[in-house]
Amino acid sequence: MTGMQDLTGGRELVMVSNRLPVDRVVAADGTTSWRTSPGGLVTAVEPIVEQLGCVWVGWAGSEDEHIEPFEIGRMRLEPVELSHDDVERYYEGFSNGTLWPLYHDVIAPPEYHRHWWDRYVKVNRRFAERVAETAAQGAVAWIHDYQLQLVPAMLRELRPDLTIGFFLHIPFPPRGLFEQLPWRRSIIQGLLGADVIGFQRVPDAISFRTIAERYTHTQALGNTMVLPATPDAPGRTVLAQEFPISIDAAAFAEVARRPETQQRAREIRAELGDPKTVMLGVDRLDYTKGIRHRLKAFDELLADDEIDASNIVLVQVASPSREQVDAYRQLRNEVELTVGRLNGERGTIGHSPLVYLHRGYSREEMVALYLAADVLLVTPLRDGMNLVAKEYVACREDEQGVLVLSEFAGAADELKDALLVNPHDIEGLKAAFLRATHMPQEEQRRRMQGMRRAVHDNDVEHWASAFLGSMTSISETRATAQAN
Ligand code: ADQ
Repeated sequence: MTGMQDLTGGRELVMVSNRLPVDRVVAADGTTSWRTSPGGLVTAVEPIVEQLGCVWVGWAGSEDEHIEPFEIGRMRLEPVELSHDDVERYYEGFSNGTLWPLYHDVIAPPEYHRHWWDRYVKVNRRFAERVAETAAQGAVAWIHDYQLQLVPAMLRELRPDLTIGFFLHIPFPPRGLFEQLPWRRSIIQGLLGADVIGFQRVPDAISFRTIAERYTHTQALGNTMVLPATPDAPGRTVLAQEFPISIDAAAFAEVARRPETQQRAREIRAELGDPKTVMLGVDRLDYTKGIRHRLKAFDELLADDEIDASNIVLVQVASPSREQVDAYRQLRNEVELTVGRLNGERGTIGHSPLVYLHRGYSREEMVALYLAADVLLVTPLRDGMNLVAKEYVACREDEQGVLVLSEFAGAADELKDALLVNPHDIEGLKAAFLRATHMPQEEQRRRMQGMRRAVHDNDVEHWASAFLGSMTSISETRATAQAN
């Protein structure tokens, strides 16, 4: 990346997220060390971190444990401690039992509990205080996601010298839903503490600006919110717009090009019995991902003999997720019941049309799966972006393969050459699955070329530079204004 110094204007970068981007590794002799978790946010900022270094504030993932700050490469990790009670109320409770369903179209009913909210406020303050203690003068603080929406305003009060950015990885709900939240004004005021607020899609940003105008004394001028001066603070502006996240497309392509990955893809097809068509779904086991609808459509196609059960396999990879939260336990039970029933009714002694894998895989194995799949089914009922769709496209240098993609995933804005579907429409899903299994190679190529251009034009480096670039230009404009 060129012009890296310019990205933060030489200022220190402080990343803030609920989880630190590291996992603990325990060696055979019992000693522990840390390594960065593969994928995710850390890869997005890796090139920046390698050049500039950064501080990362977040939870290390274990309850009631004090961990001293430590370093990995050019990163200084600053662990924030969470008690068992904090995890239950702030994380599983308010973050995943209230905000997650509310922000995903209330697919599951959000629960509103005052003791969850009180803990959310308290933990957000703990994060803000830790950043305030650790950040260098004039640093750039980049806060991530729905667990930390109050941190921007709390941090601004403690450290007005910082430039503050906030990025929401999940959708921002429409006004009619957001207004259910008993603490709606506090959330908006919390977010408005930032200089830049980033969303995945244009409608998310529009909804935020409309709600902010309604509940605070701000006015939207295009993408900019104008905040009037108060007795305690001068007037200022906040940029609130879309910054669609992406993946490290070149890194995925590199793994896909390795002969051993391609060999593994062939092995996977052979292990599946070399069927004519391999379909694939890859999701966290989450009710937003539309897994039940997808399996229903697949089951009906088999039941009606529209596809030949002996010549197709759907591989559904569902990584374990939030297993302490009730709605997730229930979903797992339902999906596993469906898998058993479907294979029981449609399979034969030698062949199961549905292969269900409830575990995590390495990057290499994921890429081999992408290469082995003729069709990728990404059919969430609502999804901020969905990186799986982009990963599939980045891996398919052979320009083959069909992506069936939900209109309700952020990725649909960029991947317009996918077969776009409404995941609630079971007949529509079935038609798209059939069309995908029969698509001529030439059409696959044309569509894949268009999608590959989109993913390469906006990769994760582009995303991170665009976000940091706008934070930096705001802080420079402000510094110039103060100097004059
Ligand atoms: P998620 O809801 O987790 O992310 P997604 O964007 O699809 O959804 O990212 C999942 C990531 O996990 C992908 O990189 C995928 O390869 C990986 N993964 C999934 N299953 C796996 C498995 N079994 N083994 C190994 N890896 C697996 C949230 C939002 C999204 C948004 C992202 C980023 O919900 O909408 O795109 O953040 O902003």
